Amino acid sequence: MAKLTIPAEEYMYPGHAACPGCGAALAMRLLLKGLGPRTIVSMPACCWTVIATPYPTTALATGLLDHPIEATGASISGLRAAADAMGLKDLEIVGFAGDGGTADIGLQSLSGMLERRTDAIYVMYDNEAYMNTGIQRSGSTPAGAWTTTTPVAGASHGKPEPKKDVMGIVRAHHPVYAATLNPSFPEDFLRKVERARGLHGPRFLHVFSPCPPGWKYSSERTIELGRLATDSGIFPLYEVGEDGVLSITRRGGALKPVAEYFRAQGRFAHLTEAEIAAIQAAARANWERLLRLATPPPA
Ligand SMILES: Cc1ncc(C[n+]2csc(CCOP(=O)(O)OP(=O)(O)O)c2C)c(N)n1
Ligand code: SF4
Ligand SMILES: [Mg+2]
Repeated sequence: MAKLTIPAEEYMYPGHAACPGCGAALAMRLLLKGLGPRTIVSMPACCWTVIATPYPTTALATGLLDHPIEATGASISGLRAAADAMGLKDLEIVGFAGDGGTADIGLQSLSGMLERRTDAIYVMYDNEAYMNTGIQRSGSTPAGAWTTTTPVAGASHGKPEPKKDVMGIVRAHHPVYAATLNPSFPEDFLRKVERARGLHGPRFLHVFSPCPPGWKYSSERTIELGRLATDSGIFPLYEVGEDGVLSITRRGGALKPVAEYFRAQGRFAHLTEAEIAAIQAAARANWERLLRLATPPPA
């Protein structure tokens, strides 16, 4: 029998309010398997506050704090200060925020937390739009994506601007650990959570989180889409330690064509062959940039 590498313990209850196939729900489930019950999750307004807290219930076996959307970094700094004042040394403090609440509205709070060297883990679950309020574009929405604020009509052909490089912004603060994670690769996901858990200081996890209603695909394809995103170079998996050493954690041979990933989602259905070719070129350039940064350099 194959060795079970994913802990059997569950700290997320069934009966939560996520849509079927929600990548962010799977992300939380895996995260808490890696962190355990002595965890306080601090979350801003986002899909996950709706998933977790249909009053008077909670979907999490851990502590849970809700706060304004811009305040995740400040909130986890305050929680760590309170835990220290109370002598609670074994608590893991985790901010769990969406891409809108991180890349845009909470960016200065995140920067402050990183710069103050807060001993906490900040997780950005990235479903690439403001989903909870009706699929508006965020800084983390990729180029070409349809959202309700980047329509496909007349001269408008989805989001014109590229996705914001949040990992680049975070790395400029030299956290003790930063990594990209994808629930479609659960062993890699858990290993990174466990590595983050073993460290002290500011840690940042960027989690790929497919969203069936927002990305317009059928819910049973979440895992497949996640694999395609990484294996086509759209969402590479890597980690960076305090020394700045960057390691790619999934190489998987030659990159798959991005068209397979894009054609599976209604939000990209309008893209022309030429637009997909341009995205293909950008994905390859980004992958080659990462390979150059990676240590040790590839043979
Ligand atoms: C200052 C502020 N602006 C706007 C809102 C409304 N709001 C609540 S949830 C949400 C969407 C957040 O998007 P994201 O962080 O990407 O999380 P998701 O809903 O996609 O999970 C918005 C805009 C708010 N609560 N506070
Ligand atoms: S809208 Fe998307 S992110 Fe929000 S609960 Fe549904 S699947 Fe998850
Ligand atoms: Mg979002």
